[in-house]
Amino acid sequence: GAADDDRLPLFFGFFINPFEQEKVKSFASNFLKTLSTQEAFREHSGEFSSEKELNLEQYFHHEGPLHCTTKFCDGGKADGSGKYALQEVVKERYNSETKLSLTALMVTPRTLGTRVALTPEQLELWPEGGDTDGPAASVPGVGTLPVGSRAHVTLGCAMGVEAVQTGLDLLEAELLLKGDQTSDVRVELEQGALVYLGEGRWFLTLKEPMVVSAIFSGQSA
Ligand code: 2AM
Repeated sequence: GAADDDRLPLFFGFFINPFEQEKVKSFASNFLKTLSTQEAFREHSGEFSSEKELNLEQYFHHEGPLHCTTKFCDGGKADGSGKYALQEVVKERYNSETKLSLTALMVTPRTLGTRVALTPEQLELWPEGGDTDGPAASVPGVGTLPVGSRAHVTLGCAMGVEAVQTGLDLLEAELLLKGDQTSDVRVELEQGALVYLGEGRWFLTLKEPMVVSAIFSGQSA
């Protein structure tokens, strides 16, 4: 596997089974449809775009396989990537199957993504500093969140936004959810409780987590 090669992948992560990707995508697009019809959302749609008719499904773009990044290596340029790839657990689990539990959907003016609740076993593949590394270092209070809080699947980004933003938006959302500033706007939907976190940020905690099968692997640039 890539873990044994000299060159490191762009990133390691859990890649959702291609057949199950459709399940996740259609769940998300149904959610965007529902969200668009909510009075509470419409009142705040100006936080996404100044256009009168906001189409959320066209607002977000995504290419490539759906996955939950564990370690961003940047071909070895990222700190600690060689050390990560050499771990026994990474080599042993490379190309093995696991079940990912998606427990929430998040929409912000920048990104659309799911939270991933990693199991203790999956957390063994979560790198040191996985929550706080790189641009996440500048999220205030990030060190107070439980390990693995950044784990997510990017489902879409607004024009000109990089996927790395989804994890940062998720950390920020979790800090707001944990804080005292409980949102006044809370809507009970069939899928779960939707809360507004201000500045165009919406968070849906699923009643039932969505469980999908995935392969731990690496992807080259
Ligand atoms: P993502 O995990 O939110 O999807 C290739 O760019 C992959 O690595 C993408 O999946 C991207 O975001 C993730 N990525 C890019 N830069 C990153 C960084 N600095 N830290 C962590 N993940 C990063």
